[in-house]
Amino acid sequence: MIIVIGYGTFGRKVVNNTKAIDKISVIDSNAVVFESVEEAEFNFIVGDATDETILNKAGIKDADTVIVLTNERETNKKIAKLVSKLNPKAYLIVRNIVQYPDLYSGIEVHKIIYPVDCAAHEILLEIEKSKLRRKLIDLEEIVKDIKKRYNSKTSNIVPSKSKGEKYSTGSKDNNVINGIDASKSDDNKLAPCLIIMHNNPDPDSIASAMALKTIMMKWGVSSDIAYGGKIGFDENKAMVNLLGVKLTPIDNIDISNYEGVAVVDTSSSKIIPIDTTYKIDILLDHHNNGDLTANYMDIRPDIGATATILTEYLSHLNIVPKQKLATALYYAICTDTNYFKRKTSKKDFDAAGYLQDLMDPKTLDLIENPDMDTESMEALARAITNRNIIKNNIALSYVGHIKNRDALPKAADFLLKMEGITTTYVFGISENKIHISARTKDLRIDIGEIMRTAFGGGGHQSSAATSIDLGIFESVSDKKSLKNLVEEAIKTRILEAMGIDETDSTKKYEE
Ligand SMILES: [Mn+2]
Repeated sequence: MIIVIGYGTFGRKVVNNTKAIDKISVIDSNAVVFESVEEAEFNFIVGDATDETILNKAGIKDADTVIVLTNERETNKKIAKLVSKLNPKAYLIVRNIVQYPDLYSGIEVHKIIYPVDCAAHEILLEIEKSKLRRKLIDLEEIVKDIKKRYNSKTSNIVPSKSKGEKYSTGSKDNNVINGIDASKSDDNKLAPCLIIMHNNPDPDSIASAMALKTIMMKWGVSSDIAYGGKIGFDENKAMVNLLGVKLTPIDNIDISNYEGVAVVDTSSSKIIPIDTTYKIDILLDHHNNGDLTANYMDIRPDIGATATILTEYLSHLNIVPKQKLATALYYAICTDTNYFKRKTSKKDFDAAGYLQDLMDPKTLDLIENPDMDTESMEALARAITNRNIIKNNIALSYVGHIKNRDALPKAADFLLKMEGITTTYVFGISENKIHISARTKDLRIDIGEIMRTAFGGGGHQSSAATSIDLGIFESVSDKKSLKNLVEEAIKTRILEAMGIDETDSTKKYEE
């Protein structure tokens, strides 16, 4: 049961909002305020709430919540004191103004409401919304402008059949994505806009590209999604396959066919597959080390994933993402925040919470636990047998020639599960390069820094990867000699960077 004391403008609002939740008793000393209230609406008592008998009449002993809202602050204080004495178990909410922060000191109140502050806070939230609204108006204008440029260009050209086919490599199969039929919203078969992800796209860039494509489609503008490098990791491949998203390698695309370019999840020219002479129209990212600029930029380093920004866009535009898109965005936020263990903002949690109702947990499970290919499995086996344990807790392992480099981080992760092992280095040869993946769970070690010192690579405190040219080793044809040479060279550099004397090493397994 709730007791509300004070039935002025504020009290009336509170009663109207809460009477559906619980039984309410209202006290006010002025009978006039209850004139228009029907008997059945709620129980009301005319009287002075600083009087114990009035509070008892309202059933103070049974109240779960007491809300004190008169506009007399000294009266509120007296009532609060009395209520906390009569029913210390009740949750006591009181009204105050900022000028009197100590008004209730010595009384056990649970929440002090400052009505003016509440309103000011509401306005702040609205300002944020208005900023987003303005941003999205700008984005829509830019997207529609791309389409206009595109239309005026294509209306002058009757596309030859071969040219049409060239265009369609990126867009024809792509008409249906996430249940939205692009051909319906866009009578032009050729996509005006190209969305570019960063090289070796990760789930965040894939999901963000999918969402941006969906938004553009709502505005009647179709787009193709392109990437450089390759789609690595089994999870990313599974994501692309299971969600049926069409991504085109940049090499199969003629950028000059597109009137507009959007870049998602990076703002660095170093990791996009086009050179900086191309004008970028739209740039959406959450990293702060970028050098790219664009007509429209939304770069928010305080946010954990670009997918969060896109989810905010979708929600503001009243586009409810279909299950596949929601699953992609959810997975993107999970992976970019390392399942909320890395830097995660309130907005990331909000977006994930919103998407959780819309995504498909079964699909997500399949993405997260893809079957391991035979090659990775074999590389894993070699990583275990070839392991070289140093100082009882560092594992170095050479896995030889590999086709798929993704086997290395998997093996490095796996070796870390061995009893007593806290740091792992797994390396192998692919395309005339030695690739190295490193992991540590030792907080005193910065593995990224060690890799930088040893090979000029990079990474984070707990995980890093790099590759170096095979160089003179390229001419070594005998596998056994190559193994010994590479192993020795890599080991020496790593131990040097870690400041470990090589005589400490003990080789446990010899092939
Ligand atoms: Mn990202």
